[in-house]
Amino acid sequence: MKAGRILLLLLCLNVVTFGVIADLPTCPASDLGSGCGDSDEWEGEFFPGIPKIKYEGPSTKNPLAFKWYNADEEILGKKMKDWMRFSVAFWHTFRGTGGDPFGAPTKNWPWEDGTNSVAMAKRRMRANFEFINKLGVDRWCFHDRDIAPDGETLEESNKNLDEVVALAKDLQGTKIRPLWGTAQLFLHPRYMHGGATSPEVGVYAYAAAQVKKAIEVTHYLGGENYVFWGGREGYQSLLNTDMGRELDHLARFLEAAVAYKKKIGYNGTLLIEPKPQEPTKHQYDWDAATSANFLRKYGLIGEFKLNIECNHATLSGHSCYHELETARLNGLLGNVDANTGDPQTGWDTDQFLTDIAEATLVMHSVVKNGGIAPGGFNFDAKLRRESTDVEDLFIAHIGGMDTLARGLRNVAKLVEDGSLPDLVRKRYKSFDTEVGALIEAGKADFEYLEKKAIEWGEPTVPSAKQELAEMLFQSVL
Ligand SMILES: [Mn+2]
Repeated sequence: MKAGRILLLLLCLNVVTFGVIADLPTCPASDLGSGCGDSDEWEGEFFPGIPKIKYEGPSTKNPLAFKWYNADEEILGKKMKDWMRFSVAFWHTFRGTGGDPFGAPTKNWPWEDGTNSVAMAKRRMRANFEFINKLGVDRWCFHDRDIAPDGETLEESNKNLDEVVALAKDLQGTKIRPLWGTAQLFLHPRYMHGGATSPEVGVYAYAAAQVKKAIEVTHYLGGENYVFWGGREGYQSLLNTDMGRELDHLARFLEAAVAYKKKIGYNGTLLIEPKPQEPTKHQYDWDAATSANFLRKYGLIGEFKLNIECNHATLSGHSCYHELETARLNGLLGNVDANTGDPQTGWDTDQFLTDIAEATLVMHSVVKNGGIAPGGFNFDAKLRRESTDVEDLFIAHIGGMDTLARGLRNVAKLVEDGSLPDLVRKRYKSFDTEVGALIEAGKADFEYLEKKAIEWGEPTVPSAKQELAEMLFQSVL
């Protein structure tokens, strides 16, 4: 580490010590060569003392080991790693600062020099791949502007991105690939009214150019999916918004993305990530059903799938299981952004999943879907502001992976035991009859059904057995 960098770090520590609410000092990307963030060199490991994480089984007391996730173990006919397809989210793990609307950043990762330079972006990318390799996953996710700094112009931003992407391609080697890439269309002030749904045509064009480039680099890196998260594609007030026109624009934008993807021979799956609100009051891709209806209305249903995020599900008033099932039943279950919210908090807290019952339901949906490839489980989750040790990054991911692995093991018990699926089947057994078959085939008209109702008289209505269903579910946790 250079002396100047040490001084800079000391300065940062002072800022924090004296409680001044200030961001880390940054250097503009164009300010290279002034001694500010001019080298991506780093001596030795980024995570010294942290070994490659191994499976040690449920009885281990080692926090840096898997207790339930055993990558090559077969469960329900597939290796655990093939069911899970875990991914590290670059933005939370390497750009998360711990800052919140009330307080300054709390994370002082040793490799950060306080700049937003291309050199710093490259050093951070090296840290990312050491992290991924030590954690033992094969996938990562990124936004364009998280991995490389914005330039003064679009051309300069693209140049910065190309430089960092070339390094990422090299560091990926033959095994690691992006689970998905995306364009960040929400941070820069130009996107304050949205990207594809901005009332300003120049912003629509800029957003299109940014997505074009992001699709290109995702393709170049071998990314299996490309995500659209419309954080600002919505409205704050309907009084100043032409909702019909904005929805039409969003559809035209997505059509253009499909056309471009095909033009460059990119075969990755395009994914919409529903979220009801935050940052806008109302987002157009509110939940899975709303997104499915939008795709159907505009003839895009065959071109997109959904990336279901558990915390977004609960913000929209649903459970994650409901959203996964809605996506699955529409043939749209493409990916899971694996996180969870806080039951007492009304916003997107992006926490690592730790609830075994929730993880079991999530995995139940994925197993019923026959797996999720080419999608996977992306940890769109961040450390709490107060967790500030480098090893916390590992502990959080290990915990999330073990929780989902435990969920998968529980689903195997549910399937093998068969009592819960049997309970559900029995509830509908009256439809496994000649009349039921006619109804399900769409061949029972109202006159025919009236005849049956008179013939049968008052129906006998059996118990739903909900408490028994809950007891059977609990028995596998
Ligand atoms: Mn997400």
